[in-house]
Amino acid sequence: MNPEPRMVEVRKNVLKQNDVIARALRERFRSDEILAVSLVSSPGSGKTTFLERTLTLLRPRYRVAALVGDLATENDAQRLARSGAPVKQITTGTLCHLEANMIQKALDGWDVGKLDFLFVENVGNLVCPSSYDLGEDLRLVLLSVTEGEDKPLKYPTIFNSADVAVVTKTDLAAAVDFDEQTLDRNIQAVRPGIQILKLSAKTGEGMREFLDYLQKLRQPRSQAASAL
Ligand SMILES: Nc1nc2c(ncn2[C@@H]2O[C@H](COP(=O)(O)OP(=O)(O)OP(=O)(O)O)[C@@H](O)[C@H]2O)c(=O)[nH]1
Ligand SMILES: [Mg+2]
Repeated sequence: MNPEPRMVEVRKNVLKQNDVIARALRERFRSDEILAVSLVSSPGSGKTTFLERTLTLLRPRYRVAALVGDLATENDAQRLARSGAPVKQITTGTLCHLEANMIQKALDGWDVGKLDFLFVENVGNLVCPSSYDLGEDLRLVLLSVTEGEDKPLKYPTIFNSADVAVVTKTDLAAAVDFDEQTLDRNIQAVRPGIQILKLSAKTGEGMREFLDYLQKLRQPRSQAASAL
């Protein structure tokens, strides 16, 4: 018997089961008026740095929390907790992505209904996370200026699964001869019409625009949030 079709079938079932849980999560977030935002990127693109700054800036006005996935270590959870927001680490062991059931389990015992924003940092990987819906409202794909302008063309699936592209570490652009127009063109080639934001979590450049964008997404759902 050829083992290939069976492997495909098993994967299909896993994805189907993931979709069922993701749908339930999405409904829960919607009824609780939570905006769930996930972050995907290659290792080291700046997800934790960007998220720590985002949590810190949002906290004075919004109820925020974060989940963070990694193969090993609690390092990122410790860094994010410096913002003062509640944070939980999900350690995936050998798995290169988060799955919806991990989010569901991590939220057990958390009073999620009281949140305005829930952020989920995925495992650093440009391939695996693209296949798994986590029930999020908004998926951000991060790409730092140091990674090369060709990455959207080489890893199109992750850009296709995202709602917004966030170009990080703009403070390093000159040092690596970053070609902004080429990157924009490559992102638009694989995901036409996607919004592209550019920022540096280190200097804070572009953070205001990102926070404005997030705030606008929440406004139609709740009038409780006022200007940042
Ligand atoms: N210059 C500069 N460095 C940054 C910026 N953001 C992050 N870094 C640095 O980039 C490195 C990786 O940042 P992380 O925030 O750990 O990246 P990550 O995507 O969370 O990494 P993984 O979780 O391992 O995938 C660290 O040395 C950060 O200090 C930035 O805006 N500018
Ligand atoms: Mg990280």
